[in-house]
Amino acid sequence: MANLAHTTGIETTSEKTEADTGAKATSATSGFIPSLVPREDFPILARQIHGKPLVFLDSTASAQKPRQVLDAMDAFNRTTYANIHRGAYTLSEEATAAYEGARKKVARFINARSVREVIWTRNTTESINLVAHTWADANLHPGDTILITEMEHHSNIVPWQLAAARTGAALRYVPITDDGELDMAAFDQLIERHPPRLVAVTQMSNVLGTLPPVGEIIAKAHAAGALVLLDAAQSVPHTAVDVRALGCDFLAFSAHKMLGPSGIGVLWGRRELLDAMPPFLGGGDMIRDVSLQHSTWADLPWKFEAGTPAITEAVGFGAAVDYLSALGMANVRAHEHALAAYALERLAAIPDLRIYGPPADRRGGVVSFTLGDIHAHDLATLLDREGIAIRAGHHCAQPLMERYQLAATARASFYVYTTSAEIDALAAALEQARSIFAF
Ligand code: C6P
Repeated sequence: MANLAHTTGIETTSEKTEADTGAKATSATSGFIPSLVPREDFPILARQIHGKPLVFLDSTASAQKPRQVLDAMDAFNRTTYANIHRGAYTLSEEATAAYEGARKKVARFINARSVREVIWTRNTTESINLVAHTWADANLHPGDTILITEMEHHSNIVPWQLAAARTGAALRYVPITDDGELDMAAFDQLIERHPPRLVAVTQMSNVLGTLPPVGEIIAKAHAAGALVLLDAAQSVPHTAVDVRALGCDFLAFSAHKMLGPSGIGVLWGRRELLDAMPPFLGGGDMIRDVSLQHSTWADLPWKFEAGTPAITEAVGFGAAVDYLSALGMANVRAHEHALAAYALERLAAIPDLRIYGPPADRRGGVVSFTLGDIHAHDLATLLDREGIAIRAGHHCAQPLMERYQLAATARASFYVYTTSAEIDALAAALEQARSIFAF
């Protein structure tokens, strides 16, 4: 456990957090696992779908929002909204303070050295594209290597394919083992044979739930002279992430996966790297001076923030960070670990059901599976009739699906409001689907 915690940068369950949450991470059979939060905080969870209570098991795609986030955004829109960094009037000054205050909350949440290292973007995808354009175009040349892995989301593949095509750099992939882990022996060989300029890797697979050993990856990549970008879309929402302790160079994540609104995300980067990078998009707010001949750039973080941003969404993001901070990220991780262990045990008991990915101790709160030869989309449709929302498809990770020769999987994912009763409902509906297809 200690070793895993060290190498993944993901906190594992401690006795204290189990006691704090009441969640039993070590045994899936030890009884009911309650929600970590008051379910009434999440108004959408009171909905009925096809006459059944909503069982929302797709938080990996987008999490639901508590009223604390909804209220903060509503109150801001009703009382404080104005464009930011523009007006010398009270409303604009207040809006600017709220917007920049949210940035401070996010900086604290990931333990950034400076608030200037937190760049607002639209989402994880835009954050990675920002680096793949500005840093890559300025630093990569023919013969250089970008190293990523076969378990990446398309957002951490396609921008590097485009950057490789523009710069002449080679894009290489760390393979995955049959049980859904990164092949670290292959990683070592690749690093030695083709020392990369950049390693870009997910901190948690959105399909398999795998937690790659990012601590080890960062240490080895740095020793080989490479920078490391972590796709933290699935880690920052679910566990304590401390950029200084991790020692990574760039980190990308989205608010909508961590109880906040869609339309806003973060690129965190080490200040000296961000300072040296050229701007991404040009326009208002990112400049210091503009003349007909040329322009100069604003200081960090605004150099990378052209145009009117997602102002209300930043306020909502700040409220989401407050909510998660009050819960304690170690408690969030412990809760999801307990749910993952419970789900693995519950689903493994269903005949013909195949689960992909590592055991609970080495995964987050995500379970991908197939049931006999029922197509994942049919399964999702059947479950929807029972009020159960899961995702089906390739999950924007086609190379990973190809690795396992799969067209699609069904995927259930858990968050702070999930209970073991919802996993029981999933298991019962899957048993029912199995009897409908009668194999
Ligand atoms: N995964 C899922 O259902 P955006 O869309 O930019 O906020 O996040 C992209 C992204 C990047 N990396 C990982 C590991 C992700 O899981 C995601 C989003 C969702 O799995 C939507 S496809």
